[in-house]
Amino acid sequence: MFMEGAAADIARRLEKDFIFGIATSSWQIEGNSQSRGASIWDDFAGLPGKIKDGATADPACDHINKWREDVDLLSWLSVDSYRFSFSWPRIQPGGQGEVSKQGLAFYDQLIDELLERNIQPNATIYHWDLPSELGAKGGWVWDGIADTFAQYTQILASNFSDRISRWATFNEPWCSAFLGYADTVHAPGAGNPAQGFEAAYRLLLAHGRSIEVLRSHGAKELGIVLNLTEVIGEDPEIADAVRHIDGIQNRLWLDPLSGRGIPQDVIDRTSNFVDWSFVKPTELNEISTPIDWLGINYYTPQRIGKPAITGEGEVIGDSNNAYPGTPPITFVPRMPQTEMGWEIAASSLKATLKATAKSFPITPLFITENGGAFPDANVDEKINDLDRIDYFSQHINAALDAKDEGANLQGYFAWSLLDNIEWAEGWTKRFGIVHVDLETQFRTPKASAEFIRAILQNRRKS
Ligand code: GCO
Repeated sequence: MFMEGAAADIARRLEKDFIFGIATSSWQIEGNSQSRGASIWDDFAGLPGKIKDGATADPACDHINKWREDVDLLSWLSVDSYRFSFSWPRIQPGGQGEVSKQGLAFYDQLIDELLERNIQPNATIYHWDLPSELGAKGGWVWDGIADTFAQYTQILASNFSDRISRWATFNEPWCSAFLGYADTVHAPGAGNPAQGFEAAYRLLLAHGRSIEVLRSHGAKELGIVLNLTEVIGEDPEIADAVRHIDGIQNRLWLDPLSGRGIPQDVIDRTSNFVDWSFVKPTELNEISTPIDWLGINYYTPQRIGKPAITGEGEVIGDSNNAYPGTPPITFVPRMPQTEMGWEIAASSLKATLKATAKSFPITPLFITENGGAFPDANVDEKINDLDRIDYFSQHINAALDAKDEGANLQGYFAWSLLDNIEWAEGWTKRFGIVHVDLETQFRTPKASAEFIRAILQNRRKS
């Protein structure tokens, strides 16, 4: 059968110590928001029209109550590792000062149970749910945010550093900075192009300071998760735009992290609207403090073409945009696409891994998210999500091809364990390998969950 053959082929390629896991994030699954402080995503979800179907943090997947069942699922899948994120407003409502014992106790139990089941906890410190009170101070453009983040890290490090296998400071800071501050589609929805760059810088600085705190507490395997991708230009005339988008998506993060500073071409192309005086040479040293691994969340390439003559399509380069300063272009994803309208191109995952391995040599790489939203038609009461299986199969193989060709890839995490709140898309887009019924909270593994389980149960033992 198609599925078993494909699963067996992948299983044969997985080395014994290759880490195979699955990922989630706090705001997308936890629910039970009254038992924690508020976050900028709660505020954003409360604004009319910001989330497509009006979804809010409750009930999400009610993971706060159903976490044992979710760990059972992880154990049934046979994953090596579970990537989750701490909710800052659950640990420390308000973002400063007092710590919530109840919040700490939740993660304590979760981590202990994972270890009990032989599942490595891979924890992300920040996956976008900034406490609202810090948002009110300016959030990621507030000049006290990096130190405040270091203090929050201290709480986590002193409670959990003995039990977390791998730490990531941030998940996709590009989204926080450019979708949240430059553009308006993610919280807080500032729509201020200059702030996108300042937020990016302060996120990087907070990362560097957080790594120092973790290291001083003896925490192991410290890293960061970026959403890197291949930027493909369909026409030589838009070479400048390709370079600028690559600058904002990839090099604005990789260069400072590896000690090369902020890319000069990004500064040059934006200095007419960004006052880069917030960059301090001593802070650049903090940002490039060594890390032990780098995570890449990969979904799709960024394919661009000349500006659409009809004015149709999303033309970027104006003020409220995710890539401020880009000369006019159009996004031209090819078919096939996922339900997000994201082009399916496993070759770009391979290209991204190989390019990152070059730009960030030696550092172990992980794919920390990869997956797709599909319509998930109900066939015979079972969700036979063959399109998702096909997506996983192509992308896992592409990742392993990059490894075979020299990239230091040490693990792969699928996105996501559960159908969950897909940010501004709410519940209209489902990425889970386990279906969640919003009314009953009943969990049903889809065929893709069986596919991943088949890979993991058949993998090599030596
Ligand atoms: C991100 C986040 C996830 C998303 C996933 C699908 O990459 O945006 O890390 O929380 O849900 O990527 O869009």
